[in-house]
Amino acid sequence: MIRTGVTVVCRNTALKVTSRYLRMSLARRSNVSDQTVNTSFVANLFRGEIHFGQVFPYPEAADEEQKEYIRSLAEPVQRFFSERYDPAESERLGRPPEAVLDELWETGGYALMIPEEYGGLNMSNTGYATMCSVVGAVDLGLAVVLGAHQSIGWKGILLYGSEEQKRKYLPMVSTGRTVAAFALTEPGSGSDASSIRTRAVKSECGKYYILNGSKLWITGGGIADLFTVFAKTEVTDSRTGQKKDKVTAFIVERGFGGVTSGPPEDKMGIRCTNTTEVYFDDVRIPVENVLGGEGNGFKVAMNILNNGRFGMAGTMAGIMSTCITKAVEHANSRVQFGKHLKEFGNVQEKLARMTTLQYVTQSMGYMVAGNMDNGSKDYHLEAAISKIFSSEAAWIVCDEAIQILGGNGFMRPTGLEKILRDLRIYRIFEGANDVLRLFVALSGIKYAGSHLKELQLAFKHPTANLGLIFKEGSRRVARTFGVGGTDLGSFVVEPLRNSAHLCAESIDSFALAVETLLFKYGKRIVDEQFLLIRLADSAIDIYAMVNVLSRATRAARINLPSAEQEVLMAKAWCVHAHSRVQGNLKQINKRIYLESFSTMSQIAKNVCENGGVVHKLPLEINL
Ligand code: MYA
Repeated sequence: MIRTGVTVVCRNTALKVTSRYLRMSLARRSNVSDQTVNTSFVANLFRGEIHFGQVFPYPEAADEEQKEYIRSLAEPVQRFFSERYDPAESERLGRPPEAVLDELWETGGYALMIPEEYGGLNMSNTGYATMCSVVGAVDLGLAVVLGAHQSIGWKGILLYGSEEQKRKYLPMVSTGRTVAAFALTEPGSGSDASSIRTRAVKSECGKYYILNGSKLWITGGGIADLFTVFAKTEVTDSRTGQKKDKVTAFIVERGFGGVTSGPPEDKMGIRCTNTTEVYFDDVRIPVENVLGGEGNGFKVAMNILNNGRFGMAGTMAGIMSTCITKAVEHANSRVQFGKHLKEFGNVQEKLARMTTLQYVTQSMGYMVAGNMDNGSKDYHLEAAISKIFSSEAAWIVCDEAIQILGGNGFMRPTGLEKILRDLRIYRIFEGANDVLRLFVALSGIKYAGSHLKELQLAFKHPTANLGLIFKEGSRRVARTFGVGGTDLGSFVVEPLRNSAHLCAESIDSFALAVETLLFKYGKRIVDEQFLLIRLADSAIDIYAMVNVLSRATRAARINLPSAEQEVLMAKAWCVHAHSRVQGNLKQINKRIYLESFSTMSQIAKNVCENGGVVHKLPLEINL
């Protein structure tokens, strides 16, 4: 049973646990008036303040020289895989063939973003997204072998390491054939990352820590020789002198002794990856191996994850493109009822949706990576959205490809069956989508809430705050009466004006809905997961709309050969996304839906109490 996700056997209990932590977190956060400027498009969306800087124009994160560098690395890798790699063989072996791994080590495939001085290829985030796509298109298992090493395994050292730590460890993980792993999850701590129990105690001499505990489902756990480990440590608050347990991150070498691994897990997919438990028994860690400072481990863990999530969008865009190619080959060649499949409206709708989902995913991946490359620090929500969206889009695309291929799609040799199995974990690991949705909604609400607090304060001293009050007043009038609201028309090319209008309308309805929820529920909103999930879904759809509008506009303005197709996809996307947003926001407000959420809650309680479905066969016999 996978326990990192919220959608575990008894969804109800898991949601309660998450809710408790999120409630505590919101209560803590609401005491803090967040005055810092946040440039995140999504965070500001919750305030109804639209910061276009991150989204228009579509980021140009690579100049000609960088593009050439990315191409020079990506092309040979793509060729190598198409000529010499068989994903089915890796699955059979339970690991990629040694010759492939050798090649990857030798060509820098394990160190894409490590600076050259430490032995890596010094790729940008945009370059990394491209490599993710190339590898993802071939084998999602191999993507995890490489991704767990670099998206999270050594990423902490790159982001938080001291110069000494970087000099010592980065060459090992880039050219020294040392596999790195990220050890956060524990038997009792999946999505609820701050509840870990692994513990490190400082020695009396103060020179080392003694680490004890165990970690679960660690990718590369049986083959890694270097771990980023998160453990509770006792930390003294420098202001109050009080002692408190806080998470600290450590760089742990297997060679320290006391590090052992369990047998490889028997998994549904990504079977060429090594996943094991890892045990730490009295491991002596030198104090120099604390990563990012004592007590800062939770932020270190979250930021490593934030920093790597866009890679999943790249990976998913790659595999979606593979699925679409297979579906198109079949639609072009298969004749049924006297016609090629591609001539049937039903198949056309599927292909259009699939290719648009791939386009949105790719646009998000490169938007987030591009903003990171351009120096943005406020990308956490966007990175989480790209992870949620891409892993779900890829699932739909693969499933629809199988449907188009019919019986052929179900057969192993077509390759789609393996892709579907491999894809399943992507919605669970690197932050389960359910919890990331709550993260997006609650972080946004926290940000919106701090703004409302500012406003309340402003009303206490109205004469000193006339500007703020007037600005807010006009915005509310605009939102409420649907006039003079957000205008995106000037950001897009002419054929996309109507689509931009749909997006703007969604933005305004969203801001109004957030405000209404905040007034209605206040802090209690953290318990309203039916509503929070719908809010997150609306934010995801709006962010997706903005992405495609921005990218298709760029394509049209620079006359890309694909511009016409990109504009078509953006148009189609905005119509359906707009209608989903309106639907979701309606559900947040209307009594009939709110009642249906209580009904669903009751149904779930009944089934949990009963240990399964409550109803019997409609035959009045007991089976
Ligand atoms: S690795 C394991 C993955 N595990 C997770 O992702 C854990 C998920 N859980 C969480 O993220 C957190 O516990 C949640 C919060 C979100 C539930 N960024 O009180 P809090 C701040 C920045 O809300 P909790 C794996 O799967 C927050 O603002 N800050 O915390 C292998 C607050 O700050 P302040 C954040 O309720 C994958 C403080 O922390 C974030 O306990 C293999 C406390 O917050 C954040 N995100 O939980 C992958 N969250 O106090 C391979 C919270 O200042 C990939 N905070 O207000 C392959 C890809 C392809 C590669 C291809 C290669 C070529």
